[in-house]
Amino acid sequence: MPENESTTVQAGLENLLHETRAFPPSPEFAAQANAQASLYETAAADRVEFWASQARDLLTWRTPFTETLDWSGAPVARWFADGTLNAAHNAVDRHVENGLGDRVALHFEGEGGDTRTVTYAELQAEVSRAANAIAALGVGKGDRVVIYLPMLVESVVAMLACARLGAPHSVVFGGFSADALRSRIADAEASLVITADGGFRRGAASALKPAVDEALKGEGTDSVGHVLVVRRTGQDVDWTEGRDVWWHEVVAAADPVHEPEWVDAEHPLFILYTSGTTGKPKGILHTTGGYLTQASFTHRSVFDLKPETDVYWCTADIGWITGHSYVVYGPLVNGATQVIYEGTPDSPHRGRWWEIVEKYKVSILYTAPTAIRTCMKWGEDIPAGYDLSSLRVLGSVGEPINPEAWMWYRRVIGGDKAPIVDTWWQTETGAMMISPLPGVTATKPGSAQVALPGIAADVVDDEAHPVPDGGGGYLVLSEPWPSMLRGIWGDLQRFKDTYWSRFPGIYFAGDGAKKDEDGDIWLLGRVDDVMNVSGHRLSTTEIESALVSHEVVAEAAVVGAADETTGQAVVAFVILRGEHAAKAETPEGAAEISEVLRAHVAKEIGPIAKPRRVLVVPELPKTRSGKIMRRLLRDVAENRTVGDATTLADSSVMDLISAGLSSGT
Ligand code: 6R9
Repeated sequence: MPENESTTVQAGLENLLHETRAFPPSPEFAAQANAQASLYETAAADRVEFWASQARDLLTWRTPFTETLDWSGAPVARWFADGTLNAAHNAVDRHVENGLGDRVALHFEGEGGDTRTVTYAELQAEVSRAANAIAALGVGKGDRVVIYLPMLVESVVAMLACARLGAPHSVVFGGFSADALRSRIADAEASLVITADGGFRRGAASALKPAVDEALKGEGTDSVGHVLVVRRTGQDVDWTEGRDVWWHEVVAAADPVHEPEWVDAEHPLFILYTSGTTGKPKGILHTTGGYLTQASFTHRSVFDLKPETDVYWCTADIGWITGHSYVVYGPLVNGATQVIYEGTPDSPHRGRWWEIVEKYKVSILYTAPTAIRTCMKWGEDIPAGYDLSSLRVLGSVGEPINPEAWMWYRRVIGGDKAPIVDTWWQTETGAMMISPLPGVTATKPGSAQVALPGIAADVVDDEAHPVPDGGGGYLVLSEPWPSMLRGIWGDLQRFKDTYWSRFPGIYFAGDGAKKDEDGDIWLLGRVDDVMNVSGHRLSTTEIESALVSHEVVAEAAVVGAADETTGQAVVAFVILRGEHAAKAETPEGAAEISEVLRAHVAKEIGPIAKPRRVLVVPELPKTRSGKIMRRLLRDVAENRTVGDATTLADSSVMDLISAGLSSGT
């Protein structure tokens, strides 16, 4: 079969219910792939031993471990507990010791076009200097450090310097407010905050330091002794003498040699806060040995990484788990060469990402469905203007990817040949859990498909019984895995209640899922996004996919609005593709499009899924990590005052939506 030939069983229908296309790996790809089908068998034969051999092969241990898994304290696992190692040594020093010091670790691309290339040897010196400087500020093993930075080389260095000292870092996304920062500093009782004067975003210098100053005036922040400030934009900053210290002064002056702190495998590596169903963010705790094992194993096998030749680019910010596992730890432990980019995809123009791919000959790209749909919205002539032929593996993460967006990603970005890996995982799981393996799995548009080797995932019903193929229910993880969270910082009970009480003894992920006739897993969105209309369970994702499959729709968000008769009614918000947007500018035009789309959903999924209303909007409200805030759309759909919109990436979006709707379009 030619390289790009695919098995197109039924190409017409674009929604999850009917999606039956599959794309087997090309023989050329399969022949050179890191992953082989036998991995599944090896792992199934002895799951625990499988992980032990990965830990031995992929990491360098100071003291080898003799015990693999201790589950006696369930649900808190201990992996490789009597081994010792250091994360920064694994990510940096050992590559230099192995003669790879001249290999590029980071190609930094600033938003304004400034660049910096850092080899592994340079990274080792920089991380060691930073570790010495941070230690001189009084930070030692076990002390928590909050990192509040844009995407810079220093951000990666800061994380690794903390790891080098055995001081758990807690990265707070640079887009979070002073109050969000304060509550995280207080919860972690941090002793140091590392920040910058600001960063460049959409062509302007956006300040960060003022948020730190404000946060530190707030309650519960007395633990902070110093603020270490990177100079990025050169903007004016307020300075607290004795507390604030410039990075470029103390780090440059520090010794480039530093002996890493050898820690136990179960020593905390980081805390990362994530939002839960209640208001208080959860500090997800990850430890060292198991986390690094799974981050590096998955990065190597799911992306087919060839560290000598690949150029890898993950577009996530280090403020999210994807940035931790697939910008910092996974790639660097594997000795990869990667790109990191400071800015937004449309600065200074909408081809910026593709320009970067062309410039660095990026071969592996890892991004989110929301970014792919945004690029679809901008039009395929933009990526068509760049040479993307270096791309050989494409990854997706963060939310279910609609088959339509998947197909566009494959065709327009991947040249109809690069395999797509749709990777399901969470902040809590630490690393990928469900994903195709390129070269092994025949990929299906819209499905994360199979648990990775060594991972036990299933879909169960209300009574925790696995559903048969073709059935739907809740996604669970039934065996401990190396990179699993070790708890919620300071709140063991909340850890047990949140993840282990719905189905005793097994981890409940909070996602709905179904198994297709082959037993492959399709993620259907958070269970709180699952609607119940007249007793039928409907997935927001399925209806959104159906809407996006219509040629006029660029992006869609669906919510269930309370309804007296049916329990919930489906309300859809759609953004139209550029060339169709004008049609919706009159009330008649909008009404007509709405009718067409309602009928389209009814045809694709069934009359039960037909939206009660389809509202054409200019934008959708998204969090800074790109997740649609359906809660706010529900407020609009239920004619309520729109609730707290402060965690939106762009808080004016709700005003735009409300203004558009009240003017009748
Ligand atoms: C890595 C990350 C976790 C939630 C998760 C699920 C959704 C992530 C997905 C996916 C379908 C995928 N999610 N990847 N849903 N397919 N490939 O995003 O972590 O920010 O903690 O979010 O994201 O709902 O439960 P996090």
